[in-house]
Amino acid sequence: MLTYLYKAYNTCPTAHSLHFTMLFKTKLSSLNIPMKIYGFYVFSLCCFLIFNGVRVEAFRNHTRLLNVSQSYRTAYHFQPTKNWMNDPNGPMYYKGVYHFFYQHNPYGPLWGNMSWAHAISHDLINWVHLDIALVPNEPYDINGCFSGSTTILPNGEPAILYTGVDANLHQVQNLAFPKNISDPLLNEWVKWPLNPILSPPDEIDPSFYRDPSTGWMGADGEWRVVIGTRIDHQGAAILYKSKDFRSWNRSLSPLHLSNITTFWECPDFYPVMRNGKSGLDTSVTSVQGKDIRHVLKASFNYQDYYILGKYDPLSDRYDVDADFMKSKGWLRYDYGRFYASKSFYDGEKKRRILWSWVCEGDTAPDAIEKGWSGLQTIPRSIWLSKNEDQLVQWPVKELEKLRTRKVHLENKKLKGGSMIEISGITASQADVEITFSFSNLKHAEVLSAEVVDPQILCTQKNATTDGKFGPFGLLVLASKDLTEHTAVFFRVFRIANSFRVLMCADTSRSSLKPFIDKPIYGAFLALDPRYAKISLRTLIDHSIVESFGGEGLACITSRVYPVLAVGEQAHLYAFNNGTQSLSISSLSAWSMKKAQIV
Ligand code: DQQ
Repeated sequence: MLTYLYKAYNTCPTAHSLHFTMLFKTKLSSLNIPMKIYGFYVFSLCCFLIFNGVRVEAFRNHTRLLNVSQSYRTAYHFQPTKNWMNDPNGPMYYKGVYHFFYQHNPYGPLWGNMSWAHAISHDLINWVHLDIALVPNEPYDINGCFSGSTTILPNGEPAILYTGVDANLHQVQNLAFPKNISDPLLNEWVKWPLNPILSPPDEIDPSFYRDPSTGWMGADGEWRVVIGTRIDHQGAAILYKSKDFRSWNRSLSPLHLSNITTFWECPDFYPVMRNGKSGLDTSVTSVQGKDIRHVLKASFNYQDYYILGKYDPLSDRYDVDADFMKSKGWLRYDYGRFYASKSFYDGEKKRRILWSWVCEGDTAPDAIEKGWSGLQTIPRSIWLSKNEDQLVQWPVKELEKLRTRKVHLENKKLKGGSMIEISGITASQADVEITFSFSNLKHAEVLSAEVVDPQILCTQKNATTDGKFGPFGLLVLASKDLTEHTAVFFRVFRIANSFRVLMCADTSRSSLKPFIDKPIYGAFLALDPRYAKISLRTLIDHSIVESFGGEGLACITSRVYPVLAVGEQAHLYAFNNGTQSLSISSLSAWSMKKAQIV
């Protein structure tokens, strides 16, 4: 019960409070407990609330004095000046300008009044906030302008396709176009007079019909989009086709549906090259007559999962390599806090870029105190790995313009049970790249092949549990005495004649603050440590820690709320808590300048 209570208090609505409401309702109703026991629960609940209310208030007064709450604002991650932000919507490159829209509550730091806020940039790092592009003010979106995408049409005109929640709380799909397409800033958007252009089909629950994707053109010259839904309790992306992007017909078969998943939000469907890091326009279906692969991403279970497959642009058949949750690694973009992501093709730099919402791990009262809630990841370039069995991500190159003061070291031995401080940079606002190497892995710990869930493994063997090769990695946002720290680390295991590299992010000691979500995340790194060095890049920005293991083979994003390891009081360490020695082959760390987000 306390877990449910705690979740209710948290500000990540998709992952937490909605989950709470559902669990709470089902647990209590399914218990069928006699009234006396029920009364006891209610009494305990009240005591719990009063007791913790007092404790939290005392803590809050303490942090207010220290002015800690504003220290969670980031320096180089995208956020609005105030209030709530969630999903990235319709990112695009248009007439030399990057456009970014996002789900926003213009009136407060909690979810509500869903609107499309709008910002522009020349480099994806420094941003200018523009007027809100879409507000809920028409019968077909009066209860919210929910997520959607942009598509650039053949005449060069961009179109927004978004979900409106109408006066009956039904989800419908709507269009909007720029008032003046020769304005590269696309300052004003006009809703299409014939909205809604799509309403939920009879067999689809009108509360589960949303988040249209970017359109792509098939071999017949017709546009396609997918919409997230649930059909017979299965998560699905239903497919629509159109000749003019304005009137749409549903295809007989969905693009894909999957029986172990539930309702899908924010589906994204796009091509990736078979070799190389270049991106492809969403409408490309082959490159010089050669096959390409297609990615389908869906947001469910509070995570963003993807699958890879072969798409036939004539029949719209999508043959997947392995279905959601069935492939060996349950392919996810990020194994930490990361939801409702959206990609776009940057034609200028020939790359595909991924954005994602990173929700808070603190509470609704904290959001009210801070006056804001929600971050976006640093935009990431995304491409298919050499083995063609997963995607690889890396922060966009432009981020490096913010790197300033640098420290560097090479070939530094880290004996078992040792730690070094990386000083000389701003540890609360930094970009760190570190590579480790070992002489041999003869004595690696043996892992029984049945243990497959990396998150469970990271929880059982956290940063303080010593092993042989590992845990080794970084302690970030650490107080001097390590009372507070977030550990991002690796362990190397032997399974029969091969090796497995585990990557973990352990936030369990990240903050002394009460009521904070402090999970331990884990992922396997698809590399063989006999032939490839283990590397880590970590972006540290006050309350967010974004980590890229194995040059982007696995990513883990965390939110943390230190009260001691704040600003100048934050430290950065490299550590090795394994018994075996290893070397830091190279380490470069930079203080990061503040991005201009105005
Ligand atoms: N957020 C939007 C929905 C979407 C959800 C509403 C995902 O359109 O399904 O703010 O976080």
